[in-house]
Amino acid sequence: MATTVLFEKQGHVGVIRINRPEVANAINAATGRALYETFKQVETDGDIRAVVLTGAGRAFCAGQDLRDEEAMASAAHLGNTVRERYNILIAKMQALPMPVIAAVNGAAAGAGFGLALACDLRIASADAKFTMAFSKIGLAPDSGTSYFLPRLVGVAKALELAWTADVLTAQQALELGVVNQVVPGDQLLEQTLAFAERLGSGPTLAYALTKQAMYANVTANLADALEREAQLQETVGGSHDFIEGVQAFLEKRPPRYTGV
Ligand code: T3D
Repeated sequence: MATTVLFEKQGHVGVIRINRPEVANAINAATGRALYETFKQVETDGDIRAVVLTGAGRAFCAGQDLRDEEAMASAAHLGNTVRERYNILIAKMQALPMPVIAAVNGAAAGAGFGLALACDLRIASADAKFTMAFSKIGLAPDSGTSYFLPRLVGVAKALELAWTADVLTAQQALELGVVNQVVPGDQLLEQTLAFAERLGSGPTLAYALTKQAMYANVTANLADALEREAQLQETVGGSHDFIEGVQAFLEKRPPRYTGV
């Protein structure tokens, strides 16, 4: 595995760290590939029940490496970079059944903002910052930002952030609903890991189906959403975790979930 992306397991939590601190963790071809491969590895590791994505050093991720001349050589190259570097990565992250949490330790810009948005939840350090960045260099949004951001903040605010590329502070991001929590920088990883561990000890089959329902039903009509819920409940209703959850409630003890 290339060292531009580091991976470690902390109990049942997989921690993925983008590791190019000298360029604010900007993504070149090798880093894009390594990120994709790492998420793929997580997908097939039955032991991982939650994932944390973060950056090494002062930044979370500055998006596309603007010194990557090959990727930016022509308009066709740009389209292909988006398809081959970012689209497959965002799709892979979204398809993971377990909770994926961004621990945003610093600047998240352009595609780096997209990576944070493609995580299910975001916990930011107090000095994190977010910018759409694309328009500053004459580009339009990519990496799922035009999909995720309007869903979180509404179309008008998403347009404002995309057109101006204004920088959101962590506190502003919290007020807008872009991040779930803001914590002191020196506690970011510890608090994110604690939250990931908490989710990882939950009924992870039910969590996976919850994730499916939430994302799918954002764009569904009510009838389809209600039917999807009924079908998911049928699936999870046959799980050991459901039996254990009810039993634990009746016996007035904490449940011991296994994710099956
Ligand atoms: O194929 C395609 O191109 C299409 C795909 C596009 C997807 C995109 O992501 S487009 C958007 C690309 N990203 C940007 O435009 C962001 C550019 N960077 C910034 O705005 C700022 O650097 C940050 C807000 C991210 C961080 O600011 P700050 O003040 O904390 O750090 P800094 O001093 O600006 O950056 C630290 C170093 O990282 C610096 O290197 P140096 O001068 O110390 O040698 C800087 O040049 C480098 N760096 C930052 N961002 C990038 C970068 N190097 C290459 N690519 C970057 N994107």
